[in-house]
Amino acid sequence: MLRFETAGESHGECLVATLTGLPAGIPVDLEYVDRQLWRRQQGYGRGGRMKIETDRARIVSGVRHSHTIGSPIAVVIENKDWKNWTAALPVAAADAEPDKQKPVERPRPGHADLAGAIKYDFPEARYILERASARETTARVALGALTKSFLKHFEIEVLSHVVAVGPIRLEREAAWEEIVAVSQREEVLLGCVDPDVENRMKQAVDHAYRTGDTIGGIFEVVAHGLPPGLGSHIAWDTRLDGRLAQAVVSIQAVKGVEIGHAEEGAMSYGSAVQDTIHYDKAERQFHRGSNRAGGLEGGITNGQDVVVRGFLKPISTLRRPLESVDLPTREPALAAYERSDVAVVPAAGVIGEAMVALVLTQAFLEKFGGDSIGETRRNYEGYLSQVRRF
Ligand code: EPS
Repeated sequence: MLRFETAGESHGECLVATLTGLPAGIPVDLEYVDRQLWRRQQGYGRGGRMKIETDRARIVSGVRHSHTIGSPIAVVIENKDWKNWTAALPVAAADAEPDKQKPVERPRPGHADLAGAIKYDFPEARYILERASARETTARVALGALTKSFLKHFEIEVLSHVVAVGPIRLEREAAWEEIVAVSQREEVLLGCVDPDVENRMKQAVDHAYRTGDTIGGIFEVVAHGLPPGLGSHIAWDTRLDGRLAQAVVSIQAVKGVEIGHAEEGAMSYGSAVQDTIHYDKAERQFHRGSNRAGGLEGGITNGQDVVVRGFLKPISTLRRPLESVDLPTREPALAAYERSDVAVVPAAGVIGEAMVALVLTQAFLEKFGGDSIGETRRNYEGYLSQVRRF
């Protein structure tokens, strides 16, 4: 079973992540991992913190001579900002400087601040936001890059693009080649495949900047090259659509998820929603009239691209703060403002890729197993020949 875990706080020393269960023998290209971390840091609308950080994955176990060796992989990512926080958030109380403390006493509506402080019984929210922060997703992206390398070995690729920023929406399908081109950009902007739409998205972000506001959006993750048969209809928790949904909604600020054309489907008649089935006798292959199901039927991959959208609310830290309460006095007060981003939709897409790749790798290894990449490949090829004979 593939397992993973992250640790680390936004202004602590570093982020840490472990991944256990990848077979031995998968090539690991550190530049590729760092490129994914770089992609997560990009996008029009990101805040001052990204000028401080240059995220790099330091792999400290599980990879030797650029290949996985089967043992747990541990990754460390340094927080450069830590040097500014050592007196505010020391591990030992003796190292704290009283005048450097940064309590968050006016919880931000929409952030974990208040619910977390109540739950963990803290008088203010500093420790809560340290872990609730999307900084944590750096660790997920590092692990996602390792699972993307695994999937690539089987010609499966997971990428993303942005389909909406606030009210500005891409009103057409994106071709796979366009999504690939977006992922290769050196200037990410808003990660939209259509330059005109992207320009209008940029204006929407500018409006949020000018007015001290923030803006959300929708990203789309596409997994290309999947075999039919990952996930299963047999039980609620083996259905791959449910597992992908949980993975994507677990991303900070994501409040909804859509598989394929779920929203449109809910408002249409059945005859306009399902993907018709056809068979090419010469090629001895099934093909489908469309992909509105997003590559999943009955919680099983059907061989089409898996398409998962994440709906991101606007970030809850506003320069023009909303009404809140001062925790020490319980008097009305404006919410705290901490340095923050205005828009993070393309970055959230990269995190979505990581989460989808982690879940797909889990499902892939559940089905094909293997302690070495050769064993996994034999099992996979045996299955593919069974599928061809079907
Ligand atoms: C975040 C607040 C900002 C963001 C951060 C998420 O951090 P800071 O308070 O240090 O300016 O930059 O995101 C990241 C650090 C990151 O790497 O994505 C928050 O409160 O969630």
